[in-house]
Amino acid sequence: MFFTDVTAPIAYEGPDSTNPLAFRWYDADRVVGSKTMRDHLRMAVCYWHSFHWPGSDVFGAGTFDRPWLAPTDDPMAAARQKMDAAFEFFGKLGAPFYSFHDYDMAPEADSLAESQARLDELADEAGKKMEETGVQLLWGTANLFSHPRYAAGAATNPDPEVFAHAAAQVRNALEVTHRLGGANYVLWGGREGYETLLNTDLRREGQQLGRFLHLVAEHADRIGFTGTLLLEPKPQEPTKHQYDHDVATVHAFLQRHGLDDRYKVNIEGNHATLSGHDFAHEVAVAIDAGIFGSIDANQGDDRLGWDTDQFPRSVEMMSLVVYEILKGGGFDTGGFMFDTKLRRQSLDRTDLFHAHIGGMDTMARSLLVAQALIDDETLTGPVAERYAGWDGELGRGILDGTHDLASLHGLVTDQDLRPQAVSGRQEELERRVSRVIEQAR
Ligand code: XLS
Ligand code: NI
Ligand code: NI
Repeated sequence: MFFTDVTAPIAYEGPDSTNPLAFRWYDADRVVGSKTMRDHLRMAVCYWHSFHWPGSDVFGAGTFDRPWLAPTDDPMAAARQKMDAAFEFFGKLGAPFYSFHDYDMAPEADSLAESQARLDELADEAGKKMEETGVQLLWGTANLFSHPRYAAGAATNPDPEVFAHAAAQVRNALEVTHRLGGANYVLWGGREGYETLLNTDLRREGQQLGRFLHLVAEHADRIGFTGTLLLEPKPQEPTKHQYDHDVATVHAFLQRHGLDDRYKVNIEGNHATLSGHDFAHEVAVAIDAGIFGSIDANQGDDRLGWDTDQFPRSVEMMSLVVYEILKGGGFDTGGFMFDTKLRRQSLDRTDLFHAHIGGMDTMARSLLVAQALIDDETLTGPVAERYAGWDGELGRGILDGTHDLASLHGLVTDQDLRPQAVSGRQEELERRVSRVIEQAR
């Protein structure tokens, strides 16, 4: 047992509870709209930030109290301990899903064959623990960015041997994800980008990436993987310019390479804001394009230009995200995955509980707000009213081709049309949303 401060599963105690180790909002079995909170939110804990990362940063070593990360001659024994800790945590927290990278579950070895053997062995262990605890896999992925071989990219590397290595690694990670019943497989373009055009052939690198994604999709079909393949947009970091910049860029890339019916997106909050967009904007763009998949639930810092991966705390921001998702019909295979890390000074193992309970409560409360926005039709009326002209004769005539420039010119001059600007009512609508946030229970 590693989390000895938490002796029983975290319970729901309601909004008035002062118990820091209880949920105030996440009540898994409570039905909201058509589904339980558990089934709406499909929340997942991530293996890497929570169990594999020691609290190091570019200026200093790990700070966290994580006995399973202590230096050792037996990396497999340590990996088993890490897995014990992870599943103990998942069970006590009560999140229904988790996610992992190949090499945060199984330590990478000298050769790919040995790395694969390690991953297979640990994935079997994970399978047993999943059966025991009922925790399921939201998604698996391959780490194609830590090893020095990937410094110049994986699929977009100038060296085809690196491409081959990345392909072999993804084959293994995809098969393991499939064996564990993963609902999705994620490809975040870790180092698929560039530092300078002086040494970069953009066109080639794009073709390589397109080819890589075709190979992955073909293999997924071959092994019968029925989960969703997801790309995760990010504008920069670690490379100066990441190719999968934002949702619209990824969508254009998928269309250009004939991949738009095979891939969807995994949208991360902090990546959205780094790309200069509101989180809800990225979700809305993906839903409109038919490529919405899953969410990495985190938030950044207003004044820091990097991926701080903080646990979600803003109910206002998340409510608007959940609102877009509910309007779009909710998650299919996706969910809210906490791609989140503690601050480096949050040393104690119990801090992991405080962080996740807080994140889950933020999402649960946001769900209540979003459902209330839908039930009360807080925004639907004003939006419909704003566009009402497009349902009238002129609007329909423009869209269905009845009109051309000349006929519109005739209309404006003959009728002396002088359209008047009307209020967008933004502040009034913000007040309406605030009221729902204040009252949703
Ligand atoms: C990094 C990404 C990463 C992916 C998984 O910024 O968010 O954590 O989600 O490789
Ligand atoms: Ni990130
Ligand atoms: Ni992420």
